[in-house]
Amino acid sequence: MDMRAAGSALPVVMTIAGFDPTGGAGVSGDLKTIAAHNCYGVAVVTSLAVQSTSALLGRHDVSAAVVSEQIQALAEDMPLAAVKIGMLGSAANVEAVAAAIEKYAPPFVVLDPVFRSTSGAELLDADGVEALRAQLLPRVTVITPNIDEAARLTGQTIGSIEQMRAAAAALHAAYGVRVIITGGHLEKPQDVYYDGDNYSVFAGDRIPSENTHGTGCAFSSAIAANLALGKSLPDAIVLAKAYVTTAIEKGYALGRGHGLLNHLYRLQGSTQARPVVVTEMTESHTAGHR
Ligand code: PXL
Repeated sequence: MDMRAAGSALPVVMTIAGFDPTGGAGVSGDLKTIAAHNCYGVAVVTSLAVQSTSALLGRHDVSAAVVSEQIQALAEDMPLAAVKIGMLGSAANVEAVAAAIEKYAPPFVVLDPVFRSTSGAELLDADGVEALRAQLLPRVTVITPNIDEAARLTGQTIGSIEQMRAAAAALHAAYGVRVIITGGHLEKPQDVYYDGDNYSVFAGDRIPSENTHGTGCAFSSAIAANLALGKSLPDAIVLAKAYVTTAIEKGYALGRGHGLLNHLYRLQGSTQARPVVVTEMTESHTAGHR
C-alpha cells in the first residue's frame, strides 16, 4: 500500500502573513481556520508582531530573502491548492511574494490588504502600499478589504452600501481583480461583492460580541480553504462569512482587549453556522445615483 495515499486528498492551503502570538490573527489564526475546513495549512511568516489582545507593541519584519526561501521550500515540496496573503510589513516582502506568485502560479490567491491593526499600528509601510498596488493587487484572484482599507485604496469615502458598491467597481477597474468589501462593523453586517459583471450583497447576523480579534484574517483564509475544496468564489465567500460569524458567536472573552475567535467551534459539537442572505444587486439599484 502506498503510505502516501492516505493524506493525499487533503488540499494544501498556504498562508503568507504575520505571526500574532495571541493566536487570534495572522498565521496562527489562519492555520486553525484552514484546519477547521479539513484542509492542510502551511505557513510563511512575514513579520513577528509583538502583540496582546489590546495592543500591537512591535513589528519585526522577516527579511524578503527569508520570505522567498520559506515559500520556495514549501511550494517545491507540495502542490498548493490555494494561497492566502495577509500582513506583509515591508515593500521588499510585497515584491518577494509577488515574484513567488508569478513563479509558482497557485490556482487561487486571496489577498487581505491589511495596512493597520485595530489599535492603529502600521502593518505595511507606505512604500509597501505602493508596491502592493503595483505588483500584488493585479495578480490575485480576489481581494478582501474592509471599508477602511477599501477607502484607503480608492481614496473614496465609504459610508453606505452604495458607496461600497462604487468602491468595489473602482478597485475592479484599477486592478482587474474580484473584490469583496467587508462591512462587519455596520449595524447590519453586509459585504459587497463584485466580479466585474455582477454585484451581490451578503448579509450576516450581527453578534453583540467584543470577541472579534482576527476576524479579517479568518475570513480571508476561510475563503482560500473553500476555494481549495472546489467551491465557487461566491459560495466560498458566503461559507467564509457564515464561519466567521459563528466563530465570533462562540468566541472567547480572553485578554484585556478584544477577545478571540473560536476558530475550532466545529470540534465542539454540531454547531450550525449562522445564516448569510445573498441578494443580487442590479445596476437599477444605483440608477438614482447616476
Ligand atoms: O488584523 C490585522 C492583522 C493581521 N496580521 C497580523 C496582525 C494583525 C492585527 O494586529 O497582528 C499578524
